[in-house]
Amino acid sequence: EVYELPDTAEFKAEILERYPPKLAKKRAKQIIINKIENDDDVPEILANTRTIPGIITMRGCAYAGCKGVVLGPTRDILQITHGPIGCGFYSWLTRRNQTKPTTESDVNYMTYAMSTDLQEEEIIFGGEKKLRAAIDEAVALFHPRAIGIFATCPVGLIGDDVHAVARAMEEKYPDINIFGFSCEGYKGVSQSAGHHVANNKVFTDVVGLNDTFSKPGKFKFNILGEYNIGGDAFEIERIVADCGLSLHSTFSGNSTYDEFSSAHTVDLNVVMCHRSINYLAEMMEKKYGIPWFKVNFVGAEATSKSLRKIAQFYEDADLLKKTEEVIERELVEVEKVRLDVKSRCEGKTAVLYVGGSRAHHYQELLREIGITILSAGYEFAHRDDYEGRKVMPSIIVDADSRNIEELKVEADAVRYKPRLSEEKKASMEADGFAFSDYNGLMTEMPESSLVIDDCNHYELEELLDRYHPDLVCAGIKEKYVVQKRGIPMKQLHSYDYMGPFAGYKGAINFYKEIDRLLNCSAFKFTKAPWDESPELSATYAFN
Ligand code: CFN
Ligand code: HCA
Repeated sequence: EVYELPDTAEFKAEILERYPPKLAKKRAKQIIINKIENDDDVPEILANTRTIPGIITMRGCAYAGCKGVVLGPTRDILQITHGPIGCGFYSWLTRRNQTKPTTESDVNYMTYAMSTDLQEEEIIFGGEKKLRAAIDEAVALFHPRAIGIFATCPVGLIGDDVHAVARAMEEKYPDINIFGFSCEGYKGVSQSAGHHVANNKVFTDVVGLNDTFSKPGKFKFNILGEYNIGGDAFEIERIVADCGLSLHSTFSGNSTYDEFSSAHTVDLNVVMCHRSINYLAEMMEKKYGIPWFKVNFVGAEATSKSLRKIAQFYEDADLLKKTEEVIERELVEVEKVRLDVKSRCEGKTAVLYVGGSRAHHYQELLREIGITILSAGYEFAHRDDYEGRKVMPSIIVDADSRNIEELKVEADAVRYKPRLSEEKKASMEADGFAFSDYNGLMTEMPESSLVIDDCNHYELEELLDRYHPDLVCAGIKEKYVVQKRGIPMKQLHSYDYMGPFAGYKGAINFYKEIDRLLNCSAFKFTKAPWDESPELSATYAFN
């Protein structure tokens, strides 16, 4: 069933009309009325461009993407934020990345927020001395195996060289791997630049250092782009273990330095959040010959499909059989809850504006309980995440995806033999195994639904007034504006302190939560303060 949103063209025109001409011209290319010509042929969207200053964007910064997102969930790389205290503090576990040390003696630095806490004096006279002192202090207290240093905006502005400090301190402490990230918040246009910086450094300075660390099991693989928010990775770990797979390292949910440094020893990489980690997957394929493909563990159907695909990759009869048994076993409870919840949620509508992959992944879960998506968009994804296959092949040579580090990879590529020969890969593809199955968000959204890149608060509020969706999925900055209007709001970043939402148990948790939200009468009694007394909005704005 395809739900066509009425008068989208009129709505878009009204939004644009109120913008200054230059901004209207730009937003016109970022607010797209979805049209699916053939299977994959969707309209072009403008993405990954600078946000207009002054618009209330939902985006974050490069430091958040590097430190908070990609490295943050790693348990035993000691992480020092070089900057004023706020950056370190507000990226400290707010994302709800969980970890579970396996033994009493396992190191876990995630419970600490470490920062050089730069003051005015260092901003004026330089902060490298303080950074060296912070590393000395960290070594004296913890003697970690690895230290990551993360640059914040002022560090780039005053010219502190985190890489030079890392090299000097590594000479002083030769048994510790010390590396810096040039992830100043202003780099690029969003979190996305920080993902890239993180991928490069993890690849050049960590992956490939350890050939001996291994885990038991036959079918070794890594999951890239799964960050264990609300325990998602725990649920995925449970399922893949039951299937008989050997998960070596997750990048980076519930992960360790040993797992990262030996991650090149596996047969396969699967990629969950393509946006944040495609660079690492590409580079590992090039240097170590490890094939990769995309998976999605959000949604029961998507989870089954992903498990089957991983099992098929190994072409092992026992593995395939066990995987089918796990799917069958898990779906009993999932289907029971799903059908019950669907009976109360069917026909409701939702909008989603989230990050760089969840606005797509979570549509599956919502559709499973009969909810229609009226509008969706990413905060910082690139065109491939929207348009999928259509633009995917060109992305690899996109200027943003190539870098000096990658050139080093090419030079080094001869060291490793590919896990699959070109012929084997081609024959698997001929048999229908899709290594490059890149679905984009637009290909899976209803005709004439609204796809909005880098949606801002003005557009969101206009959209709510016009289309009255039953549910909004976004982040903390959006939450209270939406709830005060009497519309249920679900955070798809932090999960509102719940989870997991991935895998089978996660699907059950999510169905039940959406059922509770959509069928809770309390929201109907809510009236926004600015609706009752419009003059208040001005008071709030100026006080
Ligand atoms: S956990 Fe991931 S799934 S990594 Fe990325 S693009 Fe963020 S922190 Mo918030 S929830 Fe979000 Fe994605 Fe990948 Fe999270 S949709 S915005 S940078 N994201
Ligand atoms: C980030 C992290 C974030 C923010 C979430 C939100 C997260 O972008 O720095 O805005 O609610 O998932 O914690 O995306």
